[in-house]
Amino acid sequence: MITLYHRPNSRSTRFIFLLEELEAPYTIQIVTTRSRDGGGAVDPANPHPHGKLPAISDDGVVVFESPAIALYLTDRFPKNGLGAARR
Ligand SMILES: N[C@@H](CCC(=O)N[C@@H](CS)C(=O)NCC(=O)O)C(=O)O
Repeated sequence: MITLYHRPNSRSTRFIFLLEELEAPYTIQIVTTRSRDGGGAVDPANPHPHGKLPAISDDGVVVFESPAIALYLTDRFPKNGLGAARR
């Protein structure tokens, strides 16, 4: 099961769209991050090594950085053909 670590109005929102398009089973865990105004805080529940978003975990495998997450998910859930074309 995929867990998407998420904060509304952040880059993690893009992966709600992708997970839905892939018809992947997932849960969302809301976490906090630092904010530009100096507020907020890194959430110990967030597995991202820099406390940022997005991040996902998949049965203990943690993936972070948006392009890496996109490639991981489209490889993991190939059914709808959204990944890179294979030769
Ligand atoms: N290149 C990264 C950017 C990550 C990033 O800067 N995320 C913001 C949220 S949109 C964040 O976590 N900010 C909190 C912080 O910098 O501590 C990605 O797309 O995965």
